[in-house]
Amino acid sequence: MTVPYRLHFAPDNASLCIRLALLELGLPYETVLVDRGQQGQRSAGYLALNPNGLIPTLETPDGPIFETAAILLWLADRHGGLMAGPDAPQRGADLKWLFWLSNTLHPALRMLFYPEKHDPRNPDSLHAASCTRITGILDVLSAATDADWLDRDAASAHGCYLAPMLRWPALYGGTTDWFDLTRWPRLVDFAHRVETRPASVAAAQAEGLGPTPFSAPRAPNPPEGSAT
Ligand SMILES: N[C@@H](CCC(=O)N[C@@H](CS)C(=O)NCC(=O)O)C(=O)O
Repeated sequence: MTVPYRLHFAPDNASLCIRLALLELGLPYETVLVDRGQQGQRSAGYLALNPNGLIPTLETPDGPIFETAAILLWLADRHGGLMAGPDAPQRGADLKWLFWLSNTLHPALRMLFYPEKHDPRNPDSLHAASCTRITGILDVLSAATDADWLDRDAASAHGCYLAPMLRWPALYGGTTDWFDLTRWPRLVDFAHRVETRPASVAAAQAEGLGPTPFSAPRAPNPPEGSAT
């Protein structure tokens, strides 16, 4: 690698969270397109880096890292910024919400997008249940009094993770008319703040996401690869 980091990505996939973090931290990186149209995430070469066959993977000088939250936490710890450090009073709240994004919101979205993988016999009912569940999950986040990162101007690991996850339900997973971000004015404000950051503008350009990728998303038009 000529640069320290190599991001295996597909446009508008969870790799977008990592691209945002790399850009926020000003870190040099190169990208490798995982061609989802060809099931590139299941190729032998990719499985050697990430045996789960999921995007993203970040190659680092310490070896490949998979899992979006793990990569974000590792980058924050290694380079400083994006999260409260180990001894800061805010650390507990930051960890809590990062794990919540990873263990609660992200899996609920996966059930929405891939209901047939989670319940092959009743994918339609899982899809419907997922809409209700995601709405409730975002109700919880929107009401949280200790999720300071939602309201701050500064970049955060959480912001890099959440912003794409507010975009996807408006675009993917069958019917999308159930999802209306304006139900959560605090999240709309968050989306506006994130998408005007230079890192978001650069990421949106790299992946063809348009001018309002998080507050008013539209279908991507990526310069390379396909989002699905
Ligand atoms: N828990 C994983 C989930 C990643 C994930 O869901 N990636 C999606 C793209 S956004 C993927 O690889 N989908 C392809 C598949 O499920 O085969 C993480 O956080 O990295």
